Amino acid sequence: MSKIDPQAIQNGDRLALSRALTVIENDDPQSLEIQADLFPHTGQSHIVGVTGAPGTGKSTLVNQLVKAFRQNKSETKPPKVAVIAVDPTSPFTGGALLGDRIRMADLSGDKGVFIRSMASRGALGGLAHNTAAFATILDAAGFDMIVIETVGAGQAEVDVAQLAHTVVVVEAPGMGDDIQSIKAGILEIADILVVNKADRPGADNTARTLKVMLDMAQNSSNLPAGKHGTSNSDHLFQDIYIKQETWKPPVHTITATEGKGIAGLAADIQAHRAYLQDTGVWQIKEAHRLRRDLDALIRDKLLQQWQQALDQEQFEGVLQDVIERKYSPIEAANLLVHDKTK
Ligand SMILES: Nc1nc2c(ncn2[C@@H]2O[C@H](COP(=O)(O)OP(=O)(O)O)[C@@H](O)[C@H]2O)c(=O)[nH]1
Ligand SMILES: [Mg+2]
Repeated sequence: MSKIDPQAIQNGDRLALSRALTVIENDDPQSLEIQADLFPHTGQSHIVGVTGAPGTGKSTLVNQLVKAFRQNKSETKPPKVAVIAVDPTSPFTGGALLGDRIRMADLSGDKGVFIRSMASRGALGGLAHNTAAFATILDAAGFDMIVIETVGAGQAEVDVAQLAHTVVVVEAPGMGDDIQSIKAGILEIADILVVNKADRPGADNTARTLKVMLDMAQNSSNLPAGKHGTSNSDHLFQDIYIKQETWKPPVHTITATEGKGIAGLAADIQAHRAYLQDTGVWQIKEAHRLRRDLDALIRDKLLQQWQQALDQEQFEGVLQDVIERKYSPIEAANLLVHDKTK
């Protein structure tokens, strides 16, 4: 691929922007250079994660939200908004992703809106990393807001959601047992909760259930930091602790297909941004996010270096010894890693 000019991206050149995102998706050698060039020009965008089970109406909701932000007459200059649709459940361009493109088509004539689906090659470890890289490029390109739509399914999606300054968790009535799984993983990271499909029976019930769960989750995580294991999770918990001290996640009941309740949600997303900035939690979140990024990258790099220097034969021998219970896995790891750093 011919060289992409980072300045063109900053100047708002759409073609350069699209090509840069493709370079990242393909892990092209240019990827690192572009990110390095653009990183100093980032830190301005409000990153909003929208997550929840497939079919809850996230894409419909995002479409309406973007329209609301773009048409907000109370602002002198409407924010430029970029949307990243991440859907690891559809690795190819069929299914949900194609549907998203069609649904979001009515936004495509707007120069202040940029929409991009991110194909996932099933490499879940790379999902969070690529999404972060996408956000870096879009931030440098001058988007005031970056909305990331992601399926709330596993740890990778939680990681993606944690990229965001503001996390919106979307539920729909009648999802039954899903509420249990959401409680376990996703509820803790929600800054705002949405019960979509309020035109369906049971929406009020779901909203009530979520409010109860939210209270429970809040009470159980209001523990002093330091009770939660490793130093990294301490940082995370401190973060959540601060967040929950002063921000109580609101629950919105919405009918996305009709645009009902969207204005209130849009206002709360803005309010959350203002809250983060006024309290300084914005900077704390940024610092934690960058620390997590750096930690993950260093881990990858060290593992790679170690693997490159690895004597495969020795490894197989030690593994065999572990299988035969001559070494414990911990002893084996000490042996293999210490040998390499001598
Ligand atoms: N009845 C009803 N259906 C909705 C609403 N919002 C979205 N849907 C429908 O739910 C289906 C899934 O929506 P989609 O936005 O693709 O969900 P996603 O998988 O979470 O992105 C589509 O058929 C939408 O038209 C709503 O508020 N009420
Ligand atoms: Mg979708």
